[in-house]
Amino acid sequence: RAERMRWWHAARFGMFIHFGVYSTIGRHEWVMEEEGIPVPEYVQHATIFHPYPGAPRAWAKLAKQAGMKYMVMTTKHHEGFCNFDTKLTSYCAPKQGPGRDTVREYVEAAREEGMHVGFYYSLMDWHHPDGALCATNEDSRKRFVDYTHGLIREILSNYGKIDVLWYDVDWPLDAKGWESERMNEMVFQLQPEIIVNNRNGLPGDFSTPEQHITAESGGRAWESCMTMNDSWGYQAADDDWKSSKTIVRNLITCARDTGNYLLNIGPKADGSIPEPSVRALREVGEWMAVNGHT
Ligand code: FUL
Repeated sequence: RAERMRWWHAARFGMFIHFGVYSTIGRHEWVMEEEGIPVPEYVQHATIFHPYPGAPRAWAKLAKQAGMKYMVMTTKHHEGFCNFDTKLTSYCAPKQGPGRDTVREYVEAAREEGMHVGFYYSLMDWHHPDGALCATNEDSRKRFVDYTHGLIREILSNYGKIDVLWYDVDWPLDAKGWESERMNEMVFQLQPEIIVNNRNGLPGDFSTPEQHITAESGGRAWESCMTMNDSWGYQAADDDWKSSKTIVRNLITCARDTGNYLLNIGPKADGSIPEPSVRALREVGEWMAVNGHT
């Protein structure tokens, strides 16, 4: 484990990217659930999801400029939309609005800028019919576990070496229900050097304090993930932006306590990054150029 995690500890600073159909709506990545939008209505938004070709290049360039060393992009958030090509559902980027595999674009862009590549994957799924039923119906659970393991197999098979798998929200099952031991075994079989987090019901390699900085004891690895305003997905009305000074201070606190800082951008549906985050990250980059160690 120590060997596998060496680059990650040295990296300290990464970019989180929340990008999905919710980006077209611009009212938080939980909008489907929070506003009770029914599936047939929600999926319409996928048809107008048109990131400009190569948008992830700008994300990766900005990450590098800011002094970040790795990136973690949402391959599938709670809404269930797959940003990658898959044989298991047609609710995916190549077959809907974008018309191409945006995860592939991201992976290529990240590598071009020398970033380590991470995938966020939400176990919770509001689109798949078994996503909620799996809690109470065994046939449905089996189907949904097959689907989930199948999607994870695809993302870890089709894009070369992947450095981080960032699971999220294990509702409504638990480690036993998700068959998480078997899930992680598959993950390490496909990607022997990957690092996994603790959000599939198992401890994994690192803890994930969210929106706060809380060090782990006993040498356990941790990464604090944080938004730059108050939402992960693009939210037009949210202008509660952190200053570059606050971001630098947070990064120092994480580094001091031997943790990592995973700072989020929520690009607009066309893939462009909201101007206040660009500005703040450039300023962070100026500080890093003088004070960061590479
Ligand atoms: C949370 C999710 O519910 C949020 O939407 C976001 O992805 C965050 C990083 O994790 O638990």
